Amino acid sequence: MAKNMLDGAQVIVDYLIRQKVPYAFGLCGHGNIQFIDALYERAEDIKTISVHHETVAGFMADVYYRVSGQPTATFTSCGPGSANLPIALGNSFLDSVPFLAVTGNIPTSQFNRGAFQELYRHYQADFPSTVRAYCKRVFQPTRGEMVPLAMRQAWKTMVTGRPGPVVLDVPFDVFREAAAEETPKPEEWSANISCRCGADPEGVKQAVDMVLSAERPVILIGQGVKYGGAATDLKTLAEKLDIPVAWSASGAGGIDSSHRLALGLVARNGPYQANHAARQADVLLALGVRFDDRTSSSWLPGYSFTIPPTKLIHVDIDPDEIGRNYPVALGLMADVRTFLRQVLGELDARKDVRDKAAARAKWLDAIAGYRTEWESFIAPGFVDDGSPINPQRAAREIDAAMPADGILVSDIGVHHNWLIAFCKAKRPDSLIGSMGFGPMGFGVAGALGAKLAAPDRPCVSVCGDGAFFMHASVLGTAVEYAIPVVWVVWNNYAYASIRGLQRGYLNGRELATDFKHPGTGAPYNPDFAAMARSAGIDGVRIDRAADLGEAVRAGIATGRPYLIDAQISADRNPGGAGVWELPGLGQSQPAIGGRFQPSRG
Ligand SMILES: Cc1ncc(C[n+]2csc(CCOP(=O)(O)OP(=O)(O)O)c2C)c(N)n1
Ligand SMILES: [Mg+2]
Repeated sequence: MAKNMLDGAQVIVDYLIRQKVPYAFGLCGHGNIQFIDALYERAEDIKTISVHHETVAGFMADVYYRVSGQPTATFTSCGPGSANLPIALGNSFLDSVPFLAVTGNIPTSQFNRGAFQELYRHYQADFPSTVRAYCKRVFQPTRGEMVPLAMRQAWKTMVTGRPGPVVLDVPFDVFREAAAEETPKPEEWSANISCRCGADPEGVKQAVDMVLSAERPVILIGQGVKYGGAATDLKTLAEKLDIPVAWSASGAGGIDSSHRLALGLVARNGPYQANHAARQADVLLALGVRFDDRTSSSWLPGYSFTIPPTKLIHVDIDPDEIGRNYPVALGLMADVRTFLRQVLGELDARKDVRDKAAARAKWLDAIAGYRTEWESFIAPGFVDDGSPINPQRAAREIDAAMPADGILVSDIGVHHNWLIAFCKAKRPDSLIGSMGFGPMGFGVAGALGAKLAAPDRPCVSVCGDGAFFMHASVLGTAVEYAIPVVWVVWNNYAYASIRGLQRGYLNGRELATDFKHPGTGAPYNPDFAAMARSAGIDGVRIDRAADLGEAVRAGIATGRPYLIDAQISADRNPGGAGVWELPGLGQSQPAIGGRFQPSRG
């Protein structure tokens, strides 16, 4: 067909290229073959990665951004193809990660006729209702000429303010309808928009006053620090004032874990020094955190936080997160990096900054004592040589085998709880996990996105046996596109995190949480190493802790995809100084320390 104008699909692809999108991840269907055809035309400028499950495409796009800061796109067909995507959208939405999902829909001429794969019983071509709760915004152009506007608005919505995934839902005919002589120019519509807004200048002064007069200050960092590119300014501030820094799981790596001021994870399974300092703080400076239940010991006072009497300064780009779960002494809507720079500027104008830093010595001494208690509490787990492998030791062996620039992408499950407690993240992207939606498969597939984003850095996925089996199709994708990631399958023959809940809360009434052979009742799983080999990938099975680190190093060294089936015990859960409550079932007990009771007055 001769074309003298760009059609809808061409405009979308052209705009992606103008936005320097290097990859489109997706899966075909009749609803998107015309979009794929537009990708075909521009194959030199944008690479197409075809996966074996749409969710995988979304997870790859998600982690690609977490590593590179560059949003990418997915493409899925109408009906079931796109209905496989909401899990990935929800994951990115709750963790504030942008990607553009181009979903196909049925032809506009067939709206409301119940054509093949149309969701029509409530409203015509109703994919937007399916994903409404799962993404930042849905655009559905219904004529070719509407595509340029929808495309540039979709991109802008995705990347501005609090970022998040956006869906561009395109009916079949609209892909091929004439859309525009020219694609919109990013430099006119989104490239020159800054959302690095600062805080109210009066609020900055107030924050500085509060922090300088605090006796037991703690900084708590979340994802806003990592993705906001604020790690360097955070370190400068912490060092300048000698304030210890704790993190939510999403903030891990926002400061090097081995920094003298790094406290660790605040959570049920967080170390004593992090929880005990955070819950005793007189001023808590929270930067880009949400205070979800897992960070906050289910908001039960005295375990992770005691707000009030702790005075909370909460800084976030999204005012919806401020005052959601805790009362604020000072709430400031701002980009975290800009806020930190404002604070550093304000400190330059103050005279008494060094004296105040000296006054922190007593607080830091007390924290050093908590740290020593914690370290002797956890020491036995690191020398356990038992088989299957002690999970605490497994987390430490894997972490120690990661090179300084390595990227570990975790899946969801008990292994994630061990990893966030015991990995020592060095950089903002050393340890990547999903904290909001928590879909199984995130780490299985996400590691592929990490490797494409950082081809020179070793990328390791640590994933549960349950999740790996759910998304084992990634083996094929790694081979087809020569993506050398290492999977460490944390094999405990169970949906162990959930079985742990049955054991902890339901008197061990276990059902539907472990994998057993019907004949013998013995633990059952496929032979994952053999599965990998069947896909053309080297695979090994490891059942001794002492061999695990070496296996990870060897896997990385091959420079090819690699799988390690690690036999790991599920008999214990990572304990820490916090708790977690399942309303109606009760709450866990801290493994160390108790509930902090602030003294009155
Ligand atoms: C798609 C999806 N289904 C179900 C769950 C609920 N869930 C959370 S963790 C978990 C168990 C995961 O098992 P596995 O992957 O083996 O990890 P383990 O807990 O054993 O480390 C389940 C079923 C989920 N988070 N995501
Ligand atoms: Mg498991």
